[in-house]
Amino acid sequence: MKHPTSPRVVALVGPQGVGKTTLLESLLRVTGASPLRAPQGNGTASGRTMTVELAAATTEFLDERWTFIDCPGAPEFSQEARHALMICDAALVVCDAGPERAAALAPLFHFLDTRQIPHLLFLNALDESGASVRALLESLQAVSARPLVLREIPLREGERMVGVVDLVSERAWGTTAEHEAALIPLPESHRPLEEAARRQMLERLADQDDSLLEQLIEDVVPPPGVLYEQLARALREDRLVPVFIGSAERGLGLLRLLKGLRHEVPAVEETRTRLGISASGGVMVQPFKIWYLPHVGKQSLARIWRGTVADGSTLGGSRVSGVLQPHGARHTPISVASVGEVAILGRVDAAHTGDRAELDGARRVTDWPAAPPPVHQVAISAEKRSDDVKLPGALARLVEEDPSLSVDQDPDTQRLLLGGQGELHLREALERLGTRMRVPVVEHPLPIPYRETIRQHGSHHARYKRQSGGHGQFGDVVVDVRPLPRGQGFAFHSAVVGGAVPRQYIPAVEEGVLEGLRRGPLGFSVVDVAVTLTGGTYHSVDSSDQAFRTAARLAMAEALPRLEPVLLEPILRVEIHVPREATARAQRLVTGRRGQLLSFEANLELPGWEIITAYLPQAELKGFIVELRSSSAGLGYYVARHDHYAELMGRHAERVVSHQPMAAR
Ligand SMILES: Nc1nc2c(ncn2[C@@H]2O[C@H](COP(=O)(O)OP(=O)(O)O)[C@@H](O)[C@H]2O)c(=O)[nH]1
Ligand SMILES: [Mg+2]
Repeated sequence: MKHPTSPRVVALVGPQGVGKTTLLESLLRVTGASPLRAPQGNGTASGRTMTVELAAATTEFLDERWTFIDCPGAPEFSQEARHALMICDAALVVCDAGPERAAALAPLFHFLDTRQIPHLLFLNALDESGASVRALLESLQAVSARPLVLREIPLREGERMVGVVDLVSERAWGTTAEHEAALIPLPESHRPLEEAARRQMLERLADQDDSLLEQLIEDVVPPPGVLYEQLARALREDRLVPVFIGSAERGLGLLRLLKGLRHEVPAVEETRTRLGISASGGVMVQPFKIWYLPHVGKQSLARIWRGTVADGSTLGGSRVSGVLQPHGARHTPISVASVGEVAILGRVDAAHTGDRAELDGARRVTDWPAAPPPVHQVAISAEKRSDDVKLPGALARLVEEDPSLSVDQDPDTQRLLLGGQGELHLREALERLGTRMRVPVVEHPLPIPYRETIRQHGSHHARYKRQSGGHGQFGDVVVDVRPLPRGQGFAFHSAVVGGAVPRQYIPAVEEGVLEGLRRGPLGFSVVDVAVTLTGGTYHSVDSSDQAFRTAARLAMAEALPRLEPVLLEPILRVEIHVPREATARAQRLVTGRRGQLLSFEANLELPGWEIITAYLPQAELKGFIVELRSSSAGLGYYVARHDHYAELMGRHAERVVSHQPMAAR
């Protein structure tokens, strides 16, 4: 078969801590490329080793080029990984035998399966776990819609893994003194295991291939060449998931893995067809990650689907200023990036994550995955007053870099709210705001949109009268104020008869009433009240809109404190998604935070996961995601929306009212 010359792109994805970053470094080492990190492994300045951003690196294996993209595994940063999956030729799902891996993989497999992205599985760290590959595979199969087909079994000496046995060629690979991976004789002790595993692989394959099934029934086994070909086709058509095994750290199974990738991962031409991108036409690139760097400006990490891009090319209406080949955080300038490659394009202002940019514009890709709604928010303002005007622009760039962040403005306080996927996610974002965007910010308590209402009904008379020189001010109203059912908001009527308040002043009375409701006796805006103007008097010279507005406002200010004001707190309807093992803990979290459980049911999209629906006071959402994650192996998340307001009394209410700033009371 003819091997493609343009690089193939493989995204390394999987739960956090399974060895993706280690695997990338090992693949680079095995193929003779320079490492991404210093050998001492001195992480970043903050000392973290957790991957929070995509890192791409290109290498060569047997004269073919490969670009591997290391993706973050933590759910907080999963949108990054989804973006890389959208442009790769295949995903390499990495997993180990750690606890709760199946639950962690369920959302990822669901994404790959529904989007039909070809993917392979690498079971890592088998060197020390001594885990049963079969048991591990069984637990993972429960969360994959495609059959997981084991292609290798471990070669073990006692508990120790010393190599792998390829089930197609029936050959064993192990380490020798001279070679990291060398063909070694298959020990007789492994024969029965090998034969059983091979049989299982063939049966899985025959499930999808009638001619193979017939051959198996007749005890004919096709030659390895034919089997490799069938396995490759099945992966490209996303009908099954080949499973490779080994150890990233000890370099076990990596050569076999690379050979598997070489033979089976689709080339860019096939990926274009899968994604519905026509082979003909001008240059087309698709950015999947954007950065803004001080002094450098906007940089887009993009896959080139058609044509070539050089320094100075025009794309999406902007001029490309600089083309770089990424290698982790070190980038090398190149003269031109060609079809299939992943490159960093400088200063393409029109670039937008996910859009397919062409010479004269960009086309929005409609199935680009939407970012999950935020589960954590902070209220912020610029540290320096003089930066106030820069903050909205800086936040817009931050969201452009990472669409799983979001910016809102609190309608009550006008404060800017930055939302994200977790505490760490937001901490990273705020740090970038200060360093990369050069707008340091300070945090404020998250505003909660409390409201208040009344529980009594009453009538009130108020008069506004001023006599100062020339002509004075005179307004006089009688209002009837009564509570409305929850959620009804506000109603105003006039029941004035005989022109006691002339018709032209009635709109001013309504305005004055609304002004009086803006801040009630407890310090919050007053809702769910009906106000009826029942009478009043006027003065033919001194009455005015202004005077009636003031009289109405006074009437409300005087009436409301006597009508048993009560605090209303916002209640959210939350849908909490957790692996089944964490359901009971998540329910306790809800009830411990004054929440009310409504239902729970199996999650039909994520096998082994459940959905809890509950009412939760918005005030209790603070830190909720942190506790939810810590009680669900880091996996839980929720979707919340405002549902209703509920009366709040007792010490909770007292605390809210006493924490109001003095000016507000
Ligand atoms: N024993 C063993 N440990 C490994 C292996 N691969 C990775 N690790 C360790 O697992 C931890 C997490 O690895 P890392 O590559 O950062 O995981 P990532 O979060 O998936 O990128 C590190 O301490 C690695 O040294 C392996 O093959 N065997
Ligand atoms: Mg990593």
